[in-house]
Amino acid sequence: MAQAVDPAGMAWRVVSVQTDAFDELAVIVAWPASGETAWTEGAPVVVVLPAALSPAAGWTRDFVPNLSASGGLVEVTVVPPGMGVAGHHTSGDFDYAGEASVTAVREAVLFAAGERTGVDGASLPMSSGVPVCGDEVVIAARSSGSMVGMRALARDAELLAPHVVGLVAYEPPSLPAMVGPDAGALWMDPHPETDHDDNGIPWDEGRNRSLDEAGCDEVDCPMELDTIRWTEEVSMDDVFGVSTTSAPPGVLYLDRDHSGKLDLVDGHPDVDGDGVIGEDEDAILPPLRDLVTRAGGSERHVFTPQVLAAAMDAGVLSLDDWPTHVEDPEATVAFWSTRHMLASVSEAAELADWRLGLAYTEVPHAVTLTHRANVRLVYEAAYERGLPVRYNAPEQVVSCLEPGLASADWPGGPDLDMPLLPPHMAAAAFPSGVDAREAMTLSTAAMFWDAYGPDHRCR
Ligand SMILES: [Ca+2]
Ligand SMILES: [Ca+2]
Ligand SMILES: [Ca+2]
Ligand SMILES: [Ca+2]
Repeated sequence: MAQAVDPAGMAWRVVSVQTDAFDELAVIVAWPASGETAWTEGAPVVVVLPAALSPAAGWTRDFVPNLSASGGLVEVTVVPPGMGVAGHHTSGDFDYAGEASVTAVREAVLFAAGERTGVDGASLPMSSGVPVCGDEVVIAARSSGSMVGMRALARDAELLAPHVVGLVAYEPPSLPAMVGPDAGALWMDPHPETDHDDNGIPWDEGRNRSLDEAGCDEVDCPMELDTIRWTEEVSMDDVFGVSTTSAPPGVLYLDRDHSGKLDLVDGHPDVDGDGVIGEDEDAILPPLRDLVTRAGGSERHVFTPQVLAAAMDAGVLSLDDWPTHVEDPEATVAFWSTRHMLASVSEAAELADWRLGLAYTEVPHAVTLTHRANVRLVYEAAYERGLPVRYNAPEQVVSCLEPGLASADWPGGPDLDMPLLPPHMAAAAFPSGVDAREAMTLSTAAMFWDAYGPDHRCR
């Protein structure tokens, strides 16, 4: 078991876990190379779930640990089915946050908690370069990995509950419209550094102005879909300058200028060039980006159920003449039934005692929701069901572990069990300079503090 050290000070090695659930299950064990741990007895253990819908982005480059060395934590990153790192892999096909991915999470938690060993018989403490305190772990998930974690807590509650302190989710997608992304994505803003609509936010000019963020609830976000149209004159490769893995002809859009066609200039719907996709410019409703499922050898793009139903109601897509590369309505509903946070939160909250932490940064990583409805909705759902919930990390955690980040401008995240109204969400975000890795580390540390008291370095 060779080991490596990343420039930010985390050492790591790959371990194959002994399990009946997979022919081979790989996890990556990482620890602070300095040997500094959060507790005097050793490091708390964190099972890390990478983003679950973008295999190309996550597993074709060299592995980078997901947590910072400053946390004093040991991380066990789950390699999803069909993916590999450093000569090890997890067997099966990549299933885009499907049931095999959930099973891999369950088995990785059991390994991290000492219920499984590696195939060489070595337990986690023997594989890690620092002592670990690992019979209770936090699951920390990035983006779409969060729904796999939430699904595991619902589906496999009986096995996981004794071992899981809670779930920390970095910018989780709460509803299909936030995975899709019907709400808009950062890559749709023609000038993500410039605030062309003067609302104080530079990255949100590509948002879908037909979607009412304030009206989002546990079921859906209200969306004005009367002008929905389908064109086969254009493919997703022709818009936004985004190159997808494969893009057969066909784009769903809102014909908001009522021209009867998709209006683009240089592939972008910002036709008047003012830097904003305005209310009277066409809005593109992309299929799940990067998602190509292969059924019977064909490529299928998956739209959200809400958008697909509107397209059928409007008669622009019909079962009599269904595009071969678009997932059909029944399979679409089945696909989304487990693939968002709110699909599982209720069941997961009922079945076990655990905590929820929600991390988000000043500039989000993917979805364009000005008031972070993707984060707020899952907070409210868990809070209403009696789970302890926290946004980001409080001042004491930040000033001890990352003293450079605490400042008068950002006093730290809100108290435990303190819901926020939409206008206050942005101000509570981790400030600029905190990336996803720092945000996940600090939020995870905060969860261990809430459960067991402060890091020994901070008492
Ligand atoms: Ca902008
Ligand atoms: Ca703006
Ligand atoms: Ca048009
Ligand atoms: Ca415009």
